[in-house]
Amino acid sequence: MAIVVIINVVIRRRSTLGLVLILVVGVPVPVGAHAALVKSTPARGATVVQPPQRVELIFSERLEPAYSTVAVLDGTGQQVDLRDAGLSPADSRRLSVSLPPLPAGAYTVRFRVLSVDGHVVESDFPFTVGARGAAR
Ligand SMILES: [Cu+2]
Repeated sequence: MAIVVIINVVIRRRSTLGLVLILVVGVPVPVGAHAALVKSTPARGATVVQPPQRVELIFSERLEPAYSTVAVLDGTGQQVDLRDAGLSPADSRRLSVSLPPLPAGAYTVRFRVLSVDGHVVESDFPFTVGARGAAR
């Protein structure tokens, strides 16, 4: 919010894009204010033998429900989740989506969330469903 105010002031006074860019880069952003991914099920990079029924992400901050979503993609980039991504009614730091029975393979969890402080965080991580019996 402070950054936006500073930029508006600079634009009104000078209209100098370069100065604005320097200010944006130079203004310290409070670390930890964004919604960082704290924990997930499955975990980042995990190989699970039992296909998960859902993917759940837990963030450090509350999320805006209308602008926070998660998808699960298979190895070809096809979305395989049940397209019911949403925040937990009990805890708006928890975002989850349901899955059909997944075959063995590599998957990517891709999320884009807006924390209540107004910052968008976008990232992805992999997990693998191992072939039944192969990991034993
Ligand atoms: Cu933030």
